[in-house]
Amino acid sequence: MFESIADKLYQAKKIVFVTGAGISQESGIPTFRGKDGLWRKYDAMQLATIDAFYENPKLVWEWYEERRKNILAAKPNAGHVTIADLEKFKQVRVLTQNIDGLHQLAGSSQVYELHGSIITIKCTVCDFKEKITGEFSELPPICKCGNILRPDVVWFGEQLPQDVWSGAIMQANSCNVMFVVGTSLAVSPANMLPIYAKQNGATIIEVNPEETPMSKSMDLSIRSTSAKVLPELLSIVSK
Ligand code: BV8
Ligand code: ZN
Repeated sequence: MFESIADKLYQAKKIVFVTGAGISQESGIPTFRGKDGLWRKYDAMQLATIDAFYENPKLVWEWYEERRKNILAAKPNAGHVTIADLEKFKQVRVLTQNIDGLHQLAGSSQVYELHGSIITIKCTVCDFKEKITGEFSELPPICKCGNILRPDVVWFGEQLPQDVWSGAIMQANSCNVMFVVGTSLAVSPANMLPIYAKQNGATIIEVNPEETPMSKSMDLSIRSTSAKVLPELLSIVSK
């Protein structure tokens, strides 16, 4: 599978993974745009926005609560675990668009959550922000200060957290190898990261059962799933 780039992998000091919803699909979390798409019932492009939230906070919260329940019951799969295990052999950074926390749960220690976290809840007004893993009795949940709480995720039209985004660019610009795993590369600016890596001369590899707009510019594009493919990496880098 990786023969053509085995020596690049072996020599690499820093390996960066850009991951999307596809890497969590084998943990039972539906992707966004796939046939099992999360957004079958709702149009997430409409719901994952500030306007939708202020227009109908209860509906947006019902959608997030449904996702939180599923995510909080999910386990990391072989793809997440392999990326965490690679830290024993290489410098590894994970730049994830996912909000499910599964990379951290699998043991990855350097994770950049580009689009925030569904587990962390923050106030829309005061500086309250906490990891909350329980269910809310009423929706939308209200802060002690009397204002509505929201998931600490980045909605469409919102900026990515500045420190996380600049850190991610720095990692893309300084890696030897970048894996692009389980993302349709439909969302900006996260979809720029493989371009930065390519410009910095890194070897870029894609793992996705479907083609993406960048498949042709990859050094290697593997038409398969992450839980199947990623574990093979360990046998190469642990030699
Ligand atoms: C910003 C958190 C700037 C919330 C998410 C026109 C109008 C309005 C906006 C825009 C526009 N054009 C461009 C924009 C910008 C917009 C954008 O990119 N829109 C797109 C959709 C056109 N971006 C933004 O708004 C961003 N902010 O640009 O701010 C700014 C500047 C100044 C001032 C103010 C603002 C913010 C984007 C973040 C949005 N939040 N999520 C939530 O989750 O509820 S995005 C959401 O999509 C998720 O984070 C998700 O990760 C992300 C990307 O999707 P993918 O992860 O790629 O998932 P997808 O389902 O698409 O693909 C899955 C892939 O996996 C598939 O390819 C499939 O084949 C593959 N797969 C399936 N199974 C497997 C697999 N692969 C491997 N193994 C498997 N088993
Ligand atoms: Zn508050």
